Amino acid sequence: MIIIGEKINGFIPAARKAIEERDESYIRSLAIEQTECGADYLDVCAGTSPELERETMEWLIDLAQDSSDTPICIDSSDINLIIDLIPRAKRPGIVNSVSGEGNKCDILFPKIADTEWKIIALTCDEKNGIPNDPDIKYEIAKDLIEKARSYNIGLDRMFIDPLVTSVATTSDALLSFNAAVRKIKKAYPEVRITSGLSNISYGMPLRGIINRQFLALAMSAGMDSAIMDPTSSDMRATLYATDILLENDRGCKRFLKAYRKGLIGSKKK
Ligand code: THG
Repeated sequence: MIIIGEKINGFIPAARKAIEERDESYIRSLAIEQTECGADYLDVCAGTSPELERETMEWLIDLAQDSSDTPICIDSSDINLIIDLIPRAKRPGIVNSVSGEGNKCDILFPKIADTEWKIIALTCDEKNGIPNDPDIKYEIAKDLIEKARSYNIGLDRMFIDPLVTSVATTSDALLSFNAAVRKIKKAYPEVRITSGLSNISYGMPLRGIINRQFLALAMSAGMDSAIMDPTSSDMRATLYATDILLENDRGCKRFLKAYRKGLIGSKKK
């Protein structure tokens, strides 16, 4: 599993406060803690008004990179801002995100074709909005992947996010998501599948348990990345346990190591 740590995000109240107060030590602690907990990338999202987004992203990216060697995942709906921020990164990371909307792909893909940057592509477009139908999710994914291919972007650099919706409003949200994951993985085995874990439980009580079961069930369908809170011991335990059951952790090595280090099963968090 490729873990994208979600915590440097101005939509989270504590991070928003730190951003407003320019509290460097809090943002640094988010970068360090998520790295220690196994994040492969650090998502960086300003969560501000568009006028403040550029300056905020620059501040967050500089701090994240000064505090850890973990590559960043630049999270913004403004593709031109993302492109401007790429040279600020010390090492190649992930662009989060493009979609079938507008000409985002045609703007981004030529700019990063010759780099090692990876891309998260969302299965939504103007015609379908955010579809629940797995066949439509697949068709949009296929167009995005073929477009990347046409720009000579290796498919191993593509992360498809099949945009899970909330089970509170869409009873088959998980089943549709998993059907799309299976179809995409069957046609394009090198492509990775990622997702935010919390969309599934929007509007429900006990969100944590729903999010964790979503992680396990989506992994069993082939999801191989998640935008998640790696500092949550419960979430990590679910991830490592699921990897044992799916034979992704031979000899249970990673699970046992995490257990011995107190990274899972401890009462800390
Ligand atoms: N897909 C893509 N990018 C995304 C999302 C997605 N970026 C933003 C978002 N969704 C993922 N990021 C977050 C960040 C924080 C929270 C949810 C999604 C959040 N955090 C709580 C906190 O930190 O207080 C709770 C964390 C927990 O208990 O697990 O709510 O879908 N491509």
